[in-house]
Amino acid sequence: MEKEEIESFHRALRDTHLATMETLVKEYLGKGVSPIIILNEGLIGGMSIIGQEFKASQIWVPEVLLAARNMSRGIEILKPELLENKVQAKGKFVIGTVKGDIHDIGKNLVTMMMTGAGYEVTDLGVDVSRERYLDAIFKDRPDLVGLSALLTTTMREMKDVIKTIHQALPNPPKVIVGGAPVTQAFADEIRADGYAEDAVRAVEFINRLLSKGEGE
Ligand code: B1M
Repeated sequence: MEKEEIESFHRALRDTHLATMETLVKEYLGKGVSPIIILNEGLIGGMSIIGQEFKASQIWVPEVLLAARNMSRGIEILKPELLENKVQAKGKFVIGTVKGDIHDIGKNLVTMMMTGAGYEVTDLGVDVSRERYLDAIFKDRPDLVGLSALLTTTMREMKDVIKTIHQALPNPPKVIVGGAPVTQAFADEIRADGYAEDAVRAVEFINRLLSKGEGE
């Protein structure tokens, strides 16, 4: 997408009228632009400008909340397109944003993509404690657990969630981590089984991880 096009998504994220985002996303779908491009370049590109403005104190939490609302609506419109090739259940996945963190747009994207890829997903929501992850693991017996964190303060919590899971279960499910401040090096440090930069890569990685497990 051209710079001005990303800017138009940024403007729609700042607009108090939800219809502005709805119209824009539909217009791009109507032009035949791939939903993945609309998501990754338009919506996520626009949201990263919001992040820079927030960091520079040019906008405040209410504007960021407005952007989050508009972004979620944009994703909702894209959802049927992104889930077009839904396939049969491949495995169970439990996901949540870790304790102390209420960011959920990225987690919701991972949930959506994993559902679309054929996994049975339990979404625990945000601010999820170690105990709640454990309860869900005992109840659902997932093949995989996903941890999301958007803050440099809450990403540390991931280490303790993994430690808790490893201590409680002799055969723990694989744990995959992600979120803006998370890196492969951090994932290795906290003994996660995997890291993915975005929702599409998360699905690709998990597919590879589980098919490797089957072959063992
Ligand atoms: Co927050 N916030 N925020 N915020 N916010 C950030 C994260 C920040 C970087 C902004 C900034 O300063 N530039 C900054 C963190 C700084 C830091 O820790 N280094 C920040 C801050 C400081 C805060 C507060 C502390 C502000 C305050 O109150 N003073 C506060 C914290 C609240 C809390 O959690 N306890 C706060 C609050 C909020 C809102 C509630 C207003 C709102 C969230 C609304 C919501 O989620 N429903 C919000 C938002 C929207 C943002 C920014 C602007 C956008 C986040 C977003 O949704 N991005 C963000 C700046 C930024 O990231 N550029 C910011 C779009 C989304 C698709 O990307 O979530 O990264 P993301 O997900 C990506 C990948 O990371 C990955 O896949 C997705 C792409 O496909 N991914 C995974 C995510 N989870 C994954 C899991 C996986 C795999 C991949 O496997 C399991």
